[in-house]
Amino acid sequence: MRALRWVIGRGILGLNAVFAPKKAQHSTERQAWLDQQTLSLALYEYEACPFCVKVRRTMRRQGLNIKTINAKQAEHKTALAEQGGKVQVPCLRIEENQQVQWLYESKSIIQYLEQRFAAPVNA
Ligand SMILES: N[C@@H](CCC(=O)N[C@@H](CS)C(=O)NCC(=O)O)C(=O)O
Repeated sequence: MRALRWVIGRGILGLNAVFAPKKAQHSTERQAWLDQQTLSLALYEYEACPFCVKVRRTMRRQGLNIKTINAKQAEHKTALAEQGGKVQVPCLRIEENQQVQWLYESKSIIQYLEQRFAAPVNA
């Protein structure tokens, strides 16, 4: 079962690499603004999890350089369980005004990123 999961995971990563979405190209100013904004975000993930791949593809499409954290590592897994509430990836850690929110579910994360970082009309 573990071996099968590994094979499927590699397949997903391979397909993702071959069919990688185009990375958004922003003006220097907008990229600097995005980079500043995304400093307070972190994506807890597993490399080959299909839901995480979906979120990373959105990040790439939007040109978002969000830090990714391998939730398989014990310390991060513990943080996710104790602070987020459960061990499930992807999970976006959002720090705002000294408050931390843990956003689960790939669909919700994608919706959040698309709404928050929607391209300006004249971009
Ligand atoms: N509905 C969730 C599904 C996420 C999910 O099933 N993630 C799996 C990894 S692919 C997980 O975190 N499983 C718990 C574990 O591996 O400990 C989503 O769309 O984000």
